[in-house]
Amino acid sequence: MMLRSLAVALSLSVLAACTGSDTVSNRLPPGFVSDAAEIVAATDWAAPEEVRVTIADHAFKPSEWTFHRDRATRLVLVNATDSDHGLAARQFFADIAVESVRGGGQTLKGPWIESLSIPAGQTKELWFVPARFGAYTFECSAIGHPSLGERGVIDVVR
Ligand SMILES: [Cu+2]
Repeated sequence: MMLRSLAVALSLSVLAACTGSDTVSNRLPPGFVSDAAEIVAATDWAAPEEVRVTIADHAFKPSEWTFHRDRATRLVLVNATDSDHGLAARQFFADIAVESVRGGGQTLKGPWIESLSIPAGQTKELWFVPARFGAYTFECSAIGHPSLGERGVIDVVR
C-alpha cells in the first residue's frame, strides 16, 4: 500500500513538472521568428481576433484552429477540468510573434514562447501574431494525454 501511494505521488509530480510552467523567452530560440519583437511593436492590440478553446473530457474543443497571418490574435484556453494541462506546439510557437501570455494573475511579455501551461481550473490567453503561413499539430504536454485524444491541428491562412 505504501509503495503504491509513493508511485502515485511520484507520477503526479512528473505530470506537474511537464505542464506547470510558461516559458516565455526574450532570447531567440533556434528557428523562431527573428523579428518577433518588431512585429509585436508594429501591431495594433486594441481588438485582437479571438479564438476560444475549452479543455474538457480529454480533448481540446474545438481541436482545429484557424488563424490569420499578420493579424493580432488572442487564443483563450479554458481548462474546465480539475487537472493540469499544457499546450505543446513547437513548430507553431516557432512561427509566431508573442505579445504576452496572460492568466493566473500575471502577464508574461514575449516575444517568444516555448511552453504554455493551463493549470486546473484556470484560463490562459496567448496574445500573438502568426508570422508565417503553415499547417501544424499540437497536443497536450501532460504525459499520456495526447493518446487519450488531447491533440489537434492549426492552420495559418491568409
Ligand atoms: Cu492534458
